[in-house]
Amino acid sequence: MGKIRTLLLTGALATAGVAFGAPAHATSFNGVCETGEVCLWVDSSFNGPVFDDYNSLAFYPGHYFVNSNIGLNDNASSSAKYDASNYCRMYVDAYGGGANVLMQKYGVIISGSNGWYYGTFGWFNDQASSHYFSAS
Ligand SMILES: [Ca+2]
Ligand SMILES: [Ca+2]
Repeated sequence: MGKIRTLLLTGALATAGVAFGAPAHATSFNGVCETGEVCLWVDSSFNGPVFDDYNSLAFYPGHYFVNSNIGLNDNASSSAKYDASNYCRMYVDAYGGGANVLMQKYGVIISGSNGWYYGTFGWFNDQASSHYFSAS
């Protein structure tokens, strides 16, 4: 029995080694909000289909909330950011144009209009058309 047990343990460690070799960052557009991503919901208070993106996105038209036929452009009503290393700025126009709002780094709450990293949009409701991550 001792021998078999040792072999099983070795196999388990080998499997774990493969797992650690997997990509470290999140998968965009899988409907799951993961570390490093920004998530947008079609409805307020994080309801309805979600759009999760690990990267910046300059042009929303042609993209859809995950598992839906609802276009991303001019439809997002709430968002949450799971990136503690970067800010994310969202714009009313594509390619970073027009008015914008700044999402703080994950976990940072500052009083004032730019003090959030998750929430329901106010004046920004149904207007977002691009977003960009930035370190500063
Ligand atoms: Ca994801
Ligand atoms: Ca909406």
